[in-house]
Amino acid sequence: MITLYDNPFSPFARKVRLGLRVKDVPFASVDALALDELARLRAVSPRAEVPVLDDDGVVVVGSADILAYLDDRFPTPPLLPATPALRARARAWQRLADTLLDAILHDMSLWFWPTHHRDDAPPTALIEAAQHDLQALLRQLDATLARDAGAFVCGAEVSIADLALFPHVSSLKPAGVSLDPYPTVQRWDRAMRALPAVREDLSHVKRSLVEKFRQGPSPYEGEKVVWRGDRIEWLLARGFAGWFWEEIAAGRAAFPEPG
Ligand SMILES: N[C@@H](CCC(=O)N[C@@H](CS)C(=O)NCC(=O)O)C(=O)O
Repeated sequence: MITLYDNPFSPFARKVRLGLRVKDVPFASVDALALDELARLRAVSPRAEVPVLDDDGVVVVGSADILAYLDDRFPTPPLLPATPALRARARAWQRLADTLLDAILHDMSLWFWPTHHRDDAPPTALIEAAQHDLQALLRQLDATLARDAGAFVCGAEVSIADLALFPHVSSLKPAGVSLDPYPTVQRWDRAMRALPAVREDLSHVKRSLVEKFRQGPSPYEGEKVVWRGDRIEWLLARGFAGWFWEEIAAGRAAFPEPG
């Protein structure tokens, strides 16, 4: 029996859910970032981050490791392409999605995701820097997709690259970034949205928005933001160290337990 320590809005948990659905693997999902499930999450992962996968006692932490585990455990269909060059490309895009794309979207979205309770305004320059960096990434993705005829990032089949990218790309519209200037990314987005696994993911997110936020208090920590590596790096690299120290001084920042 597989249990996924999950969260409907986490791009990393969504990536793993997509992988499980593509492989048609049944699983039970726990919304592990809900405050009343956090103790259970900490018991399997001291950093208290989702996703974590528990396959009958085999515990795997982190979305990239989980997808690699799923490929070993359920080889069909594979989530890595066949050739070494395309495998390298798939891993590179997964890394870019997990590090840079996630960091930019996370840092700019604190003011419009319902999971956070903020009544201040974002620094204007932060939103501008984020939109600028997102456009650069989209140009790069457009060029990669335009190079080959396949519908997906590494050819005709879905790979870890597509699964890692899609949850972020599907959050660009609320971040004020349109796909209109990137016709090849738009074509890829349409191909992704036609997959049953993606349709299920999008309707899960939509349903969860209603369930978690429209009825009673939010089930999540909303006052403090949990900060880690790449998300802090992007802030510092773009000149927002001062803003970040103010967040720490105001008691609005938290950090994962090392371990
Ligand atoms: N490198 C990890 C990152 C996981 C991660 O950052 N998860 C976030 C949600 S997107 C989390 O659980 N944060 C803890 C929290 O928000 O309390 C992975 O690939 O799975």
